[in-house]
Amino acid sequence: MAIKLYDSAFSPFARKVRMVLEHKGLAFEAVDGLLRSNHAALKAVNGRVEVPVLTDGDITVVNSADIVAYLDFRYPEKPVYPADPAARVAARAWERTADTLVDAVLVNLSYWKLLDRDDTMPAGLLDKARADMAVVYTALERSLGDREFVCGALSIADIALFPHLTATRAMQVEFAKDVHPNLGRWFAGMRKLPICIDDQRRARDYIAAIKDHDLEKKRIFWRGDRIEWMLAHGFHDWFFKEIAEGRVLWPGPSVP
Ligand SMILES: N[C@@H](CCC(=O)N[C@@H](CS)C(=O)NCC(=O)O)C(=O)O
Repeated sequence: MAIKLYDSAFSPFARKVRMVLEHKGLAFEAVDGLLRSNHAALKAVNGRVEVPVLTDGDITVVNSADIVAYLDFRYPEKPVYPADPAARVAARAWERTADTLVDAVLVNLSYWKLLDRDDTMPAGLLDKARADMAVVYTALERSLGDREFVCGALSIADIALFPHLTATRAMQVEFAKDVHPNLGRWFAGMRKLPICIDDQRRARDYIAAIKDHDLEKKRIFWRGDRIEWMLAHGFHDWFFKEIAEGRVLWPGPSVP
């Protein structure tokens, strides 16, 4: 039973799954699913044509939170979901916040940093992003208190948040260590974990060579939470212009 991960060092969701695999010490083969040359292979396992996808023998799992839940159930050594019911609910809630809100804020900022675009960021977008990240930082500071990890022991909360938080400086929405000292201490500690050191190296190397990767850099792949964030913050004119001018890609239908 060999595990295969359709991955991308560019995707916080794939990074989360890869860190869980490494935390559990599971052997796996990684394939860069976002290379245009691998799109057909990715589409064959996930109709949405999104990474991550995990295959384990003849089992296929899509969607990062489902993949992590599968891994914790199938390979229970070194769990990432806490056994304590309250901590488990909190860890899952932080994973969901990372996947839905934090991802939307950071990815929606990243288009003007990483893609080939002729326009500049819509006025006000960076301020709205900073305001939402401040809400996240305040809640994280409170959740952490003086603990080492967000839910006590290392859990999916830390692993889901980490890849996103590594991008906050480049996206100009970084937290201030003097305002959020617990968060500063947590982030410094996370960066020293072997799974995080390996993750940062892969992400850094990938971004440094981004021009060489055969990726889609003109059209943006849109889905639910990222669209919601744009519309909820008043950037519908910009978004509809993107559609009208053909700079969008949509997920395909996905059925089990
Ligand atoms: N809900 C999905 C979201 C995955 C997702 O958004 N994947 C993005 C990369 S971050 C993707 O594969 N996009 C397709 C593309 O960019 O072509 C999950 O949790 O796995």
